[in-house]
Amino acid sequence: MPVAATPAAPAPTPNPAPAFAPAPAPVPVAEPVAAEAPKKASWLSRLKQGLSRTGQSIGGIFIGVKVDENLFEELESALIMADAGLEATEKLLTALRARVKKERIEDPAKVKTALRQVLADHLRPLERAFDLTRAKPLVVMIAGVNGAGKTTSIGKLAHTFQRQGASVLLAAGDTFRAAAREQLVEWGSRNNVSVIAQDGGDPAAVAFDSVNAGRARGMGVVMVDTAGRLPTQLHLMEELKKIRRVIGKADATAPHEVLLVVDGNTGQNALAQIRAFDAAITLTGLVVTKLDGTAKGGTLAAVAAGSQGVRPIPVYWIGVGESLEDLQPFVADEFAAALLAD
Ligand SMILES: Nc1nc2c(ncn2[C@@H]2O[C@H](COP(=O)(O)OP(=O)(O)O)[C@@H](O)[C@H]2O)c(=O)[nH]1
Ligand SMILES: [Mg+2]
Repeated sequence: MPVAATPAAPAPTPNPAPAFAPAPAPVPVAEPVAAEAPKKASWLSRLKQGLSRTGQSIGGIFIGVKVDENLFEELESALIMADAGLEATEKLLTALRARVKKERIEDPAKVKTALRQVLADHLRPLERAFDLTRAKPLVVMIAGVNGAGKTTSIGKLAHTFQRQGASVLLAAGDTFRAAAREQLVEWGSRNNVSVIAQDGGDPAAVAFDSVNAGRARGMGVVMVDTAGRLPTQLHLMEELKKIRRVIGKADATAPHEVLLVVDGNTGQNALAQIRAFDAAITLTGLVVTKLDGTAKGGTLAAVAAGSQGVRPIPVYWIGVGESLEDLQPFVADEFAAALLAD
């Protein structure tokens, strides 16, 4: 089989380089515990700032109003403008109306609290902890459209996984552009992890070699980057299927996770992306990026409602900025609170 026979030869260099970049032992980053609280506050507030740009700021609707039909109508249009979609909007409002009636809520601030709880309950099925230890190496394939934040998220995840004690190997499966490879190598060196790359070549071969190398080196996680592609580019979707298949030839249980990275600004089109990538490569999770600057935070409510035929795929992480720490686990309660911030 040609793929298996392809060696992971790096670009010829003046020095007879080893087959792979040297693998320095991951340096455990000790973070003072006290630093966690302000850090959390800062990304939460960025998430709030971003999400509160949502149309007319859902949280702002509750100020100086009476609890009447008008309020529900305002909420309905605000949720739709935030890209929550019709199904989720209807479901949320039905639940909210029932609660307001049952509990005889007359204070708009209490309606807001009730909506926050209803929304958190609605989003909770998407909340799932990422299990790093269920395979060794855990093979994670990452896909998405161009510019969604795949490579950046891989860099952030390498940081996160190392902090959790796992050794990480990256595979530069975006072989179309030299710049893409370099970007991943840069993230690799920032995190002190090695990157398996090939000059040009077949992304499936890079993925195959990486899984084998990950096993040979006893790595905890192998993350496979891929080139961005649109669901309408059918030959590229076929290529993605091939990458997935070939990973399975290196390890029959892999890939253990197949993640779609979605730009949080995408709005309703995110649903079409999720559906198409899921049909091609059977996703196991989502990473939703750029929530620090979006007005379309309601999209996750649409995913949870299974709008447009999407499966409610777990959201492992959300991206709230460009630095290494700006990838956070998705927590339904926090997200609902941020979405309803004033
Ligand atoms: N503000 C912000 N920018 C992000 C986030 N995630 C990624 N980006 C930026 O989005 C751009 C595209 O990211 P990249 O990882 O290259 O996308 P890829 O084509 O999917 O690999 C870069 O400028 C990133 O810094 C995020 O959570 N917040
Ligand atoms: Mg990339």
